[in-house]
Amino acid sequence: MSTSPVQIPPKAVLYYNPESLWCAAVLLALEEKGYTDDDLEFKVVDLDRSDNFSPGYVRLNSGATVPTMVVPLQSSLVPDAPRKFRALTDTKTILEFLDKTRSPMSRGRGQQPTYAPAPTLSPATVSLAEISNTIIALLHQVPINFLMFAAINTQELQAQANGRPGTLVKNRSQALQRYLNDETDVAIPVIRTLWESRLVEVDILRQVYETANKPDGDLSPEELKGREVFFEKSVNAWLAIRDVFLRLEKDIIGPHVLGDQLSLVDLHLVAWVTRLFFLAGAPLPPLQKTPQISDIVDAPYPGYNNLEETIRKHTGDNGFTLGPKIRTFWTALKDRDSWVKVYGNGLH
Ligand SMILES: N[C@@H](CCC(=O)N[C@@H](CS)C(=O)NCC(=O)O)C(=O)O
Repeated sequence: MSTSPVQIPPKAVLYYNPESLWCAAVLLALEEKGYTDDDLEFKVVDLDRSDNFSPGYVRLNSGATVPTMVVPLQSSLVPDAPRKFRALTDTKTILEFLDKTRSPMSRGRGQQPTYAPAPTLSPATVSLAEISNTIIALLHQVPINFLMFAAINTQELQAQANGRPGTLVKNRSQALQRYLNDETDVAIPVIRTLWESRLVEVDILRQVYETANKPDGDLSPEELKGREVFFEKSVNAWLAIRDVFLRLEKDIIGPHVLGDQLSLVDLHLVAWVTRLFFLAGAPLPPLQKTPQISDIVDAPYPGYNNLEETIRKHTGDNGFTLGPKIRTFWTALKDRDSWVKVYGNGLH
């Protein structure tokens, strides 16, 4: 009797970085939907080493960003069919894929025999989908990743240039130059164009950082102009964040963005807000699992003050406050098991 080899379905692969804001949204979704480590393969992309710009990775994701999820297409399950994969290259698409792929009939969070069915996280109606799409677009449009490098005055600029952002910028510039010099054989023109344009971008920042320790008076007119433009860009980035908070107070239904049910937009938003708390130097909130009781008994999260102060200082809007909708949202989300799993060891 002939035995044909057992066909093992190929797994999806998640390329991610554990400190990345948008990867955190994917990790939250995996947890909320009840995926386990056995369901997919995880590959870390080292952003400090600019591995996201390697030719192999850029072939998967032409924007060189994380996360990327490579998913097998149905035909790969047919015996002897050529293996086909598709790369999902943005957070929204990955979250929608994860939601659809594990239906309410699938196992959700918890362990047998008490596991819950996987919840549906896509909006239930067309009008809720519109609100959700608008907010997701807004969150992704503002230059939140740039804030990691931003500075609005010389003191902040020096702290950035002499700290981790300064090292990252130097490394990235060198890595892109190396790719451009070394990879002439393998690189297809579109990849070279990406490297070239990202090198121009990062070198503008590198030049501003390199002169960070000089007072304004010692700078050449071009250097001074570069510094001023950078400060203005930084203030504008914070103003854009402030405007999103004002808009969210109007759009959030509460307690979650779309009402009582958790949905995908909440996972984008909580990752976004957590990054802002991190940038503002907010502490890790106490990890607890009784939100209703803690709301009444505990003092408000001290991180609200950190973030309000940071936004006031960087925008000049001294009356800025975080509204009740975003506070209620944060209180509900930070106590979920998913949030504790992704951020329990530290905000990022
Ligand atoms: N539109 C993309 C943006 C993702 C993104 O900005 N990822 C950041 C990390 S959170 C990144 O890869 N940055 C590296 C770089 O831009 O070089 C998405 O939605 O996934």
